[in-house]
Amino acid sequence: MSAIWDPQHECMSRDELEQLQLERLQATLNRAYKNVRCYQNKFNALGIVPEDITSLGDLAKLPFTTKEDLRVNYPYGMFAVPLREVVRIHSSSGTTGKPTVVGYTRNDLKYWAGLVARFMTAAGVTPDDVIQITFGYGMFTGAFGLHYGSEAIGAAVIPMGGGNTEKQLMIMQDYRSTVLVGTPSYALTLAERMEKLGIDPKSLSLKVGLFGGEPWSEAMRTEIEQRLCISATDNYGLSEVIGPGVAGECPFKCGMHIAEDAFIAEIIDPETGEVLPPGSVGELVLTTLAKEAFPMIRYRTRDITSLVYEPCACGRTTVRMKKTMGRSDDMLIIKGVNVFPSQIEEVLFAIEGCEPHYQLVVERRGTTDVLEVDIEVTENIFFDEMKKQRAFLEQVEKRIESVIGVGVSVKLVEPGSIQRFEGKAQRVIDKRTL
Ligand code: DLL
Repeated sequence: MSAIWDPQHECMSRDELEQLQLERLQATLNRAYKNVRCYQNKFNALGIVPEDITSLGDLAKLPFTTKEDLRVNYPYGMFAVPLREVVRIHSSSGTTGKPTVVGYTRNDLKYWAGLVARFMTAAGVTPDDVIQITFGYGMFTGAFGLHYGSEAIGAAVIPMGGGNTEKQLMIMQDYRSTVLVGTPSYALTLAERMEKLGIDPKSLSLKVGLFGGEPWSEAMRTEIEQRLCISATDNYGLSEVIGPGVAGECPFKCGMHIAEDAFIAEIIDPETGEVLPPGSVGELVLTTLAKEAFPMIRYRTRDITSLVYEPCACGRTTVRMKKTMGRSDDMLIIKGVNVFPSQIEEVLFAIEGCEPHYQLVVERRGTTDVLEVDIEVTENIFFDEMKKQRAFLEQVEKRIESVIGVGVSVKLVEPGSIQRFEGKAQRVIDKRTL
């Protein structure tokens, strides 16, 4: 069993935790209201002042904050401290328009490192580890977050950065890396290259993988664990809220423990904004409780998940979030049916002969949506045997349809023909909006 980094905050009773959350919430609201015009305007519009919030239940009275608020206040309008007190700036990995800018004070950076150290410790990292970071260093919070978390633990960091796959493998062998950090899709890219180069994963020193930054299925976890001979854990975060460090798995891998002394998590109905009862699936909304430079009040993450409040066997009392099903804004609507790419991934990984590389292409033919699933198949399989190929395609199409509820057309593509990713994977090409 791995150690607990901060037993005081990770193992609190619910009563104690809620008391702490309320105190920190009130302090955060006061600071945000006083220093951030956007919050002031929103509260005033509803006739609310921070003093009206006297219980955690009152949180639901407060307005949401959205990515749009951050865009409108680009670049520094949401900062609650003068720029003089900001010591680091990051931005989100937005693909459209201007990125959103986030800032950290010196205290924020220290606190952030501690939160990351928490989930890394929960995943089994110790001061004896050698940690290879394959996230890109730069504006993305992934690399710096895990970097400073590792240093807080006292582990040795190899700041490799993204890409350069063969060099990654050489360093992994020569420096005897014990922990791999990156996106789950890059872990598979590494596994694939290792196989090509004839590197036996058992000859490496790797034991743990800490993956996050994008959604991945349980089936993908199994695939990574088998191909790299490691224990793979999930961790979640977003730059607007802090970066990595919001939540991470313990060795029981039954949901990611949310650092509840630092964040309040709510699940809402993404359509109505109504708070849903415990256990419901909906959109995760996060409020920061300890950030100075960039407090976020009821930030709509757009990530779809559910929360588990039952105690965990590891001893932590914090709520756990299930693997996200994707984002409400990544959700595809095919012929009116809501489809998450992760549902299709789950099916593909369970089918023998499918490589873990796929792409979804959505088109509109006339007035009908058509979803094509391109999948790579393992070397030499089927391409010469039409009958077998057709049977295989039909089997995959049927299985996907039974899970998502709409028909798809599956296309087999040559091994290696789907783009590989060094950072976050982009699996959907929606030609309807192009
Ligand atoms: O991805 C922060 C991060 C870096 C988390 C490294 C974990 C590890 P952004 O670039 O702002 O920040 O993207 C945040 O990525 O809203 C989710 O949609 C998605 N995401 C992050 N982690 C996970 C995960 C970082 N473990 C957005 N599972 C979030 C599913 C994830 N989705």
